[in-house]
Amino acid sequence: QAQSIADNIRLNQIGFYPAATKVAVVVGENNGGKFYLKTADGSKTVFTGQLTQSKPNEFSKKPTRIADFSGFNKPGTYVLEIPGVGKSYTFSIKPEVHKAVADAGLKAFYYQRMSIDLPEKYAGKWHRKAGHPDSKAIVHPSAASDKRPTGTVIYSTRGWLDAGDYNKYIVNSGITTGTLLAAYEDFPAYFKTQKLNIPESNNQVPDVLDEALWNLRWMLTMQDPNDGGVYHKLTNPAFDGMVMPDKSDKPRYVVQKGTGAALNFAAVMAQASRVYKNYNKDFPGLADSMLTAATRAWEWAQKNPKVIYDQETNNNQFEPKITTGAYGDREFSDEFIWAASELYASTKQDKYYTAVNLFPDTNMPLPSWNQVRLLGYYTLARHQNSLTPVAKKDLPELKKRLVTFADELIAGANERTYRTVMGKTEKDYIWGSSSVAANQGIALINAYKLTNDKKYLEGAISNLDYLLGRNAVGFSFLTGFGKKSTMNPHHRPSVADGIKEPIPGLLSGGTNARANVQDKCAGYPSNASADEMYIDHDCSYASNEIAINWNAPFVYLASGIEALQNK
Ligand code: G3I
Ligand code: 9MR
Repeated sequence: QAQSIADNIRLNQIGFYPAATKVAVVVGENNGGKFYLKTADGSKTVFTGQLTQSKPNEFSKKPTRIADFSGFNKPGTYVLEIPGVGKSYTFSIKPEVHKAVADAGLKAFYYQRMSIDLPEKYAGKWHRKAGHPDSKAIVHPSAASDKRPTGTVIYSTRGWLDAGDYNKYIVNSGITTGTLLAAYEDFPAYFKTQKLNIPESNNQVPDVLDEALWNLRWMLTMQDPNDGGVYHKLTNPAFDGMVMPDKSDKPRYVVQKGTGAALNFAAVMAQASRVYKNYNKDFPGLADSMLTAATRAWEWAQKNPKVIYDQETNNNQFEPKITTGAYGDREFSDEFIWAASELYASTKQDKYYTAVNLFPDTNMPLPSWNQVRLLGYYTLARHQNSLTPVAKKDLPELKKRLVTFADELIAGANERTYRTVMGKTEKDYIWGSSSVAANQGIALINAYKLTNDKKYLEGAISNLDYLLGRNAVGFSFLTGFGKKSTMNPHHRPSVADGIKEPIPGLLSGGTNARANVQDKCAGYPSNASADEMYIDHDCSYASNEIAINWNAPFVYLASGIEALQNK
């Protein structure tokens, strides 16, 4: 049956758990009407329902109708048919429906590995040669010290490509790796059985920890052993062209040390030390070295609490000028909270806990590369049963904040145009908005773990539905998954490899209200509302790049939901 698919029917293009809420959204005015859930071949109607009108949100003002078929729960492959509109993408109702996307989201980190060949055995048709050995990274004048003057070379191999570009940035690596380790800490049983077909898949260590180690080992090289400080990034002076990794061979530099880098590093190394301690026989001495590294970076930050990486100022003083991603945070109270929380959770030494003010104000900033306070809160909540008295007394306040924050996120979600937690206000649609949806989902899963109240889990699933297609542009933002998914991400290997399909499992940054003014690519829809500013074009780094700090919360969200699916 060659019937075309109605792009106006928006739904999670992968599918639904049997017992979950199941919603599709029909864009466009047309009061009421019926919808039909049919077997994939269209031969049999298995469920009939009434469409309901939604309330347009204040920024898009677009009306939608909602098809809710939560009442149907028989596993199988189905389509929705809506008279006057057409039929939807084919989707599944089944247990483990998001297992493949969760796996792919993590496998994507393997494809981001630097300094190593990706053979066909693991990388399939996207196999490629190693690039960026980084065995001789040059100390940039902004990073010069007595012991390591300008031009000193350091061995700084491994790590993941940050995003669509080929540089390695400590603050972004830190939150990314921290989020993957948090996923493991929260759902260890789930990750212990996962097999991703990476080179280490046959060892005794969960693949997520083997993969994270590829980056952690690089991060360790970014600490100056002479003083414990951490370089902000390892980078080319300027972004490369759209070439394969092995064709990107310009000199690379480590730049100035900074407080943000030191604290990010301290946080994730402290966290990693407690996680890898359980694998001491696989990695003898690793956990201890990580904790020592974390402590030294923390001490450096105590002595240097306000060292900003200010790329513009540096460029007025030093050559070569550096114009790659700045990740230029200027406020470090949240980094202190995260690092203190991780060091405290790993050592149970009160001195870390009391070194910071855990509640400097009532804000609950959603995690991003420059807002890491909640990463510390999640960790303290996760370790609530082993806190010392000084931290235990703050626990009720901590839990209250986490749950209140989740309540604010879900408030009104069922009245929203796309029935998702994502999209409460147009402020959700920033550069990398897909990670906003995923990080909101993580906040909700944390609230679920604290309360056992299913409404939080449902809210988290609504944002996974958002990412996989139930959104204002109708895209699944995960490459390789969904009939209408991101095909042309701003991702150098995907562009340069000559293969039509992008590397799979990468999360596009997604809709960004200001993308058209930020990257100035041609083709953005005119008069787009905040939730519609997206183009699937590799020119569009402001709406269609991929990044490790967006993939990691996706992995947490999809894996956490898989782990909790029978709750
Ligand atoms: O902080 C302001 C906020 O006060 C304001 O309300 C808001 C309104 O748009 O803007 C906020 O600043 C934004 C900032 O991110 C913090 O969220 C900027 O507009 C926005 O341009 C900036 O985008 C960052 C982008 O680099 C450009 O610097 C993204 O977060 C960041 O993910 C992205 O990271 C790049 C790396 O530099 C290089 N590698 C690829 C990576 C992904 O695109
Ligand atoms: O490829 C770069 C991407 O990773 C960054 O997120 C983005 C913003 O910093 O910049 C991209 O590089 C562009 C550069 O800024 C301007 N010239 C075109 C580059 C893309 O090909």
